[in-house]
Amino acid sequence: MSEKIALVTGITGQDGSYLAEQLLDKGYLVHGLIRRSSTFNTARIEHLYRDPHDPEARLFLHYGDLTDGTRLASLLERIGPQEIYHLGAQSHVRVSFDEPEFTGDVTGLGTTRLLEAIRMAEVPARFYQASSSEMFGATPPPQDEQAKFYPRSPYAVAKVYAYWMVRNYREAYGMFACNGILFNHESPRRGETFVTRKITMAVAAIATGRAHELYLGNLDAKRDWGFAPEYTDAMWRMLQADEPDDYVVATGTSYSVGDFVRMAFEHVGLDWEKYVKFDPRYLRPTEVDDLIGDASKAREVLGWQASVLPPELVGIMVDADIAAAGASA
Ligand code: NAP
Ligand code: G4F
Repeated sequence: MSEKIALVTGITGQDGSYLAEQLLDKGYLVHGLIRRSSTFNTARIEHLYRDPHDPEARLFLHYGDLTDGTRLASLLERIGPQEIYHLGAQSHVRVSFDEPEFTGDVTGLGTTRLLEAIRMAEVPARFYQASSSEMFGATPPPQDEQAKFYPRSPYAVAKVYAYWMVRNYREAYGMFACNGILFNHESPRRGETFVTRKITMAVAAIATGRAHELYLGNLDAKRDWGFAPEYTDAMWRMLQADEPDDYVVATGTSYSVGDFVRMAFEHVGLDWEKYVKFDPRYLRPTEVDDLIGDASKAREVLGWQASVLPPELVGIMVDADIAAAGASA
C-alpha cells in the first residue's frame, strides 16, 4: 500500500512540530506550510528535516501563507494529501486585541481559504480544524461539545467563525471535516509569551541566577492545562474515525495561573511571592475566567484520554527550561 500523505499548516508551531513527529513515526509523508521570513522560523522541526535531495527525506516544506488562497489551492493540487491538519493561526489571545483585523484574516478567513482550496482543487482529503476552548469564553464550566460559545476576544470570535465554516463545509459538501475543540495544552516547545512557558522560563532563569523577578497579569484565571503531544495524538485519531465529528479534548482538571506559578517555583524550592510582580499590561480587556473541559466523547469514540496532569506538566516544563539554560550557559 502506498504511503499516506499529510499536509500540516502551522508546522513550525508547538503542535505542528509534535504532530509532524508523530505522523513521520507512523510512516506518513508529511508536507508543511511555512511562512517566508527573513530569519529562520523552523527551530521546532529542524531535528526532523532532511535535505529534499536525500532519498530518505519524508518531510517537505513549502512557502505559503493563510492569507494567500491561490497558493493554497495550487499546493493542494501538487501535494494531493489524504489528510490536512489545519493548525496555522495568529494564536495569541492578548495579541488579538491589538491586531483584531489581522487575527480575523489569518485565524478566521484562513480556514475558509483552505476549505475552499480543497473544494476547488477537488482533493478528497480529511480535514482537521484547530478549534479552541476559548470559543466557550464566558460560558461556565464544565464545557463539552454542547456548551454554548461565548467568545471573549477577537481570537475567539475568529475561531467561532472558522468552527462554523468547517461545520458548513461538512454539511454542504459532505467533506470529512472535524473540529478538535482543544483546551490549553503546553510543553517545553510552547511559545515563550504564553503564560505557562513564560513562567517556567522565568523560574529557570531565577533558579540559575540569571533573573530576579517575573511580571505577570491576572493570576486568578483558571485553565485546564494538558500536555501537547497527547493532544496532537487526539487530532490524528479524529481523522481515523468512521465519521467526521467535533470533539472536546481536555484533562478535566482546573488550576489557576497562580497555582501554576506556585507549583513551578516550588519545583525548584523557591517561594514565588518573593519574585512575582504585577504588570497591568498583561491584563486583557475581556478575560476568560474558568475553563474545564469534559472530554467524555473523545474517550468513548476515539479511545483518547489525557495522562499528564498539571503538577507533572509543570515539572516537565521547568526541568526542560533548566536544562536549556545549562546548555546555553
Ligand atoms: P503556535 O505555536 O502559535 O503556532 C502557530 C502556527 O501558525 C505557526 O507555525 C505559525 O508560523 C503559523 N502561522 C501563523 N500565521 C500564519 C499565516 N499567516 N500563514 C501561515 N502560517 C501561519 O500555536 P500552537 O500552540 O501550536 O496551536 C496550534 C493551533 O491550535 C492554533 O491554530 C491555535 O490557535 C490552536 N489552539 C491551540 C491551543 C493551545 O493551547 N496550544 C488550544 C486550542 C487551539 P510561524 O512559526 O511562522 O509564526
Ligand atoms: O497562556 P495564555 O496566553 O493562554 P490563553 O489566553 O488561555 O490562550 C491559549 O489557550 C487557548 C485555548 O483555550 C488557545 F486557543 C490559544 O491559542 C492559546 O494557546 O493565558 C492564560 C491565562 C490568561 O487568563 C491570561 O490573562 O494567563 C493569564 N496571564 C496572566 N499573566 C497571562 C499573563 N498570560 C500571558 N500570556 N502573559 C502573562 O503575563
